[in-house]
Amino acid sequence: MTTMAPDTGAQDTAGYEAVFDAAVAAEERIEPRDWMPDAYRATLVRQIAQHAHSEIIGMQPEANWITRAPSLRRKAILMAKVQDEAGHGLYLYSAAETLGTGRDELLDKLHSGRQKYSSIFNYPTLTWADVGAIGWLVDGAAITNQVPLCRCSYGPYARAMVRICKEESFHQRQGYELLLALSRGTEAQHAMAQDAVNRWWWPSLMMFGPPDAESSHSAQSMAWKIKRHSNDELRQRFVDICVPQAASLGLTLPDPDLRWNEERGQHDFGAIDWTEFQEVLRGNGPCNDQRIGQRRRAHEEGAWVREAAAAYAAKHGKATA
Ligand code: BYC
Repeated sequence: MTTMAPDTGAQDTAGYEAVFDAAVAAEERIEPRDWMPDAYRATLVRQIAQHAHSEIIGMQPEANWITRAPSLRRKAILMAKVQDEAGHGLYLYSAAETLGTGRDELLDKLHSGRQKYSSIFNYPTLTWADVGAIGWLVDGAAITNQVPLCRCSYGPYARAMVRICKEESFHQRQGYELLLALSRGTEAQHAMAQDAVNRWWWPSLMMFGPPDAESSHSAQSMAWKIKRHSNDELRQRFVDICVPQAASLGLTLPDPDLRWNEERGQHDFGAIDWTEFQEVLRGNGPCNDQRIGQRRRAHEEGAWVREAAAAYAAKHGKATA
């Protein structure tokens, strides 16, 4: 979209709004210096921040297994994956910065519980198979949700998502491959893989957010072309993708109501426990305290790195000047 003059006052916004609406309707990208409604900016900051926080908190459950990976190869892959998640966090915090919101402010809101991160990361990683289940299901759900975000109306977020989705795709495959190795292994390994899938399946379905009827932001976000599909549409797509993959893995999805519906051309699936989802969001999931406690500690322990980087930048800046 062509850059417009900054907002100069309430009396002028109708004209700007018409240009903004036309740009969104024409599938043009909104860029940082374009005029945008305050609510559009706030919605983007909320979603991008929640997404960025999810990426960095999401490093914890898997990092838990780096020291116990069963081989050098598995360890190297897992370390690369966890580092990728940190990188995703950085792209996303940078995207939020283009909306005028600093990283410090967002991290402060995360640490004080004023901003959310994905419910999925409040579950524990009990066995090595959980690393596979996270890759296959959690990264799989993330891709299903995030590929449409590559067409998000806000340019910096959409562009960040392109690279993130490529990396998530590698993550999903490594998880699938890990689970396949376990599933084809000994009886105990197969049982471990099945147990992990049993525990991660329902929380993965919750990642897509509340049902459409209870999704407070979906209608407006879809009108602004931030979201391209509803929560339920994406959840359904994910279920339909996973069913044949589970069969190839030789694993069962823990849902007795899961069956193909010829008429709909989609799978029917059982009821999701939305009470559990709400409890996790309220901070009462199995690992909420552990995750946020660890995040705050990491931030405090990293203070010297931020100070050193700032001192270096100041010195370097002076030298250049
Ligand atoms: N967990 O109106 P709704 C990853 C909140 S990271 C917690 O439908 P919206 C990965 C929602 O924020 C995966 N909260 O909202 C990393 C809202 O509350 P507020 C993260 C949730 O925004 C490491 C309220 O419920 N991906 O892939 O239209 C390793 C009402 O919901 C959740 C993203 O963040 C939840 N699951 O739609 C491996 C993708 N769901 O803000 C993998 C980008 C909903 O009013 N985000 N809420 O207090 C999105 O696409 C959307 O924000 C959502 C929710 C679909 C998640």
